[in-house]
Amino acid sequence: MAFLLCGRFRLSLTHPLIMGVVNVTPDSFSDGGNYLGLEQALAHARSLIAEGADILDIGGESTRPGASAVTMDEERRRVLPVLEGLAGCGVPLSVDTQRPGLMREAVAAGASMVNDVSGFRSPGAFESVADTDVAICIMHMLGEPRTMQQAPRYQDVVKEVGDYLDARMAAAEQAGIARERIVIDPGFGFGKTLEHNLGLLRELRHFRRAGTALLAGLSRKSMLGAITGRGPSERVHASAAAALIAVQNGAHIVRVHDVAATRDALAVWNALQSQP
Ligand code: 9MG
Repeated sequence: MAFLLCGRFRLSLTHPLIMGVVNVTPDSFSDGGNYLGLEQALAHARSLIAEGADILDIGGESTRPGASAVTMDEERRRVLPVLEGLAGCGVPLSVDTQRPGLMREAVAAGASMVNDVSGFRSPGAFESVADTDVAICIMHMLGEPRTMQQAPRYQDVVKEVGDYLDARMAAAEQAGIARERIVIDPGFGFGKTLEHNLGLLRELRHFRRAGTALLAGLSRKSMLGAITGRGPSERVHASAAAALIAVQNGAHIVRVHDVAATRDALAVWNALQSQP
């Protein structure tokens, strides 16, 4: 049976998993990082678990197009107290970071997964988690968040993203990270036009690899704004539809802001799977 090793958790991949997003950035919670911001982040995280999140992804640095970097100290100050505050919450905690130093600290603080949108390209990134049992999510991004949406170009987006993920997976295995700990992700919206994103979603099954989990993050992204003409907070229905299509096309894990809506959409999908 297919599963993902994720720290002390062993997640079955026979049903789609919902990863709930907890952004600990000043635009997400007032006074992000201080006591009030921390309490709000913890309350939000707990509400996502109550709604049905199977994993929480906690990030302290925005990866939106055009976003600028925060210092390591600031990122640490935002993320570590949330991980510590959620210890024993019952679901695996993922840390969304590109910094090897913070990866190590986050795992020590209780993270069971590391989600790196830069595909663990920073020197020492794979090594910082290799001798642990945490899962890693390797995502494809063309360029870096500040500039990635400036005219991204591919000859064949599906082939190039697939080749990149295969190469990064091989590098992870070379560093001693077993396949059962690896999640791969084509990185919707990270250096991709609407046409690229639609091509990836249509061909998502192409990214399934034996022994690894496939994650798709489409929630509230600008591609859904381009399709519906709606702002980020009004993209709940489009996000649930996108998550459903991703699962239908082979995703094991969907990364979402709106857990309750996604849970209901996937309940319909799950009901069909259990039909004789
Ligand atoms: C942090 N983050 C924002 N969008 C994401 C996506 O699509 N995938 C992953 N793995 N992380 C994301």
